[in-house]
Amino acid sequence: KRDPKFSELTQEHVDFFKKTLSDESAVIDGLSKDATDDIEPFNRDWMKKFRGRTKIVLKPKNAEEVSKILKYCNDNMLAVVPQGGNSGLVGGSVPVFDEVVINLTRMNKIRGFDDVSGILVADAGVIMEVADNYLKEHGHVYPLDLGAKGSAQIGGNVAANAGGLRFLRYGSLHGNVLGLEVVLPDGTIVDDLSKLRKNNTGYDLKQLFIGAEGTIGIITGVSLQTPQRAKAVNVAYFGLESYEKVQKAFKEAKMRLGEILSAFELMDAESQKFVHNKTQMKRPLEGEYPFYCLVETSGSNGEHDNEKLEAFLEHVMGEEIVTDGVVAQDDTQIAELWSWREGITEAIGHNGGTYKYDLSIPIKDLYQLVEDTRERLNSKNLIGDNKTALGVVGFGHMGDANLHLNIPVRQYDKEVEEALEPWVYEWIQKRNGSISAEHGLGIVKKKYIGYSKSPVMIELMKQIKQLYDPKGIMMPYKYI
Ligand code: FAD
Ligand code: 2HG
Ligand code: ZN
Repeated sequence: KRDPKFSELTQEHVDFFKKTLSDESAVIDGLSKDATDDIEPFNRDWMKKFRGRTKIVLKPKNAEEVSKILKYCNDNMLAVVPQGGNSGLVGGSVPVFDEVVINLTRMNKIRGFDDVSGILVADAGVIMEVADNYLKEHGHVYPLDLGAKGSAQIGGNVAANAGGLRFLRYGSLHGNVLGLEVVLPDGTIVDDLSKLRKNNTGYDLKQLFIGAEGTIGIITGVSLQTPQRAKAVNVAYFGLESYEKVQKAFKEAKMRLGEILSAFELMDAESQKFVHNKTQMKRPLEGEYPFYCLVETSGSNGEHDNEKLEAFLEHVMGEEIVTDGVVAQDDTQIAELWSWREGITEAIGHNGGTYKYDLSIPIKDLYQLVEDTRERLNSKNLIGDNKTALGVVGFGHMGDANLHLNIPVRQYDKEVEEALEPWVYEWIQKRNGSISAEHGLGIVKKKYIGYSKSPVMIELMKQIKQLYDPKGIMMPYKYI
């Protein structure tokens, strides 16, 4: 239910925003004219699962404008949703009711780059791919990669603490973000755009905003440590007969590829079937296997890397850990092989709906959940031809013990949902896993946080929220 403590948007509010923001196009105004079509993309999430009904979208140009907007919203009890590229997968980036959308798209400037330290400072609205192309020219690489890189923004990455495909190599944004510029709900601008690798001068407050999903402030600038871009990249795609063998291959990859290993991704047969059906691409391998892995190496010396890769391949094929495999010969083939992994979300996303679970699980049990889920839906007669569920798909960031369990359905359905929830979360709790490895809580996971966090921790989180956002205007109805 909409919380009546929040004001409804009036013409007076709209006039204030128009006066405050630098130009006309910075306000999409659905109050004084019919702007339904213009506003629709900002009300709808990527999965087309959630739809808000905001009457206004604001696109500030700088931190000062964000500050004026937030102060006004706070003073006037207008609820707010910060929005980046709107590619989030937990319904966080769109309003639930009529919250004001503050979209960061126009904050899209690179503020500076130091090619000795590799530190990038940029507006929060810079798109990941734009940042990566910029860094490429300077011999560096954006430390994060994910399927939505063409729309997701740096600020959205930080707010969601996104993980992605390079996490195994370059680690978490909790380590790579060196500083943030943030606007608090009352309009205070916190300038903590530090460019220091080391800085032990009290509480590291910026960490609170990394993964806060816009609940305690709006990130307007980011200072980020970026690694040197690898000169040599190799990608191999394998077929394997069992999950036991996948684990062995991962161990061997760490041992034999060591510091050049940059991704180890898992795809099951079902996931590759969906990609194949959607794209009709020729499969990379002749036969079909229950499991596939994508292994990427990135290093500074092609010859050394090839030697290591060859030795690794020889070993895993010789020991029959891997049954068949292919190594990309050029950049086009690298992109093709990656598309069998990166294209899964898109390929399964358009059948009506998908129940998505983004889970951290001790690695030995990781695939058991997919099998248990299949068995459960089968026993309830909910899966198969003419049934609601079209399959149970398992894939993910094997190197980080992060499984993506997806159940594509013809339409969202109470019976399927009740078979899955809270059963999946109970399964995870029993193994001390996490119900959200990288996508966050948003609206989807809000009521399940107790499966991964203790009552004491939830209480501490509520205290932080109360301290930073005492009026509760940021992201009501979500997170905690
Ligand atoms: P949005 O979706 O716009 O927002 C995400 C959350 O952050 C919302 O709660 C929003 O309110 C808040 N927010 C956005 N910008 C700001 C800001 N400047 N200040 C404060 N709060 C803000 N995620 C992964 O972790 N790993 C993956 O591998 C991955 N792959 C994906 C693949 C596909 C095809 C898709 C569609 C999504 C994928 N995602 C993945 C999820 C998503 O892309 C990431 O979470 C991304 O970081 C979101 O960025 P965004 O700019 O789109 O943010
Ligand atoms: C990925 O790793 C993303 O491809 C999306 O995190 C996962 O669709 C999903 O569940
Ligand atoms: Zn992922």
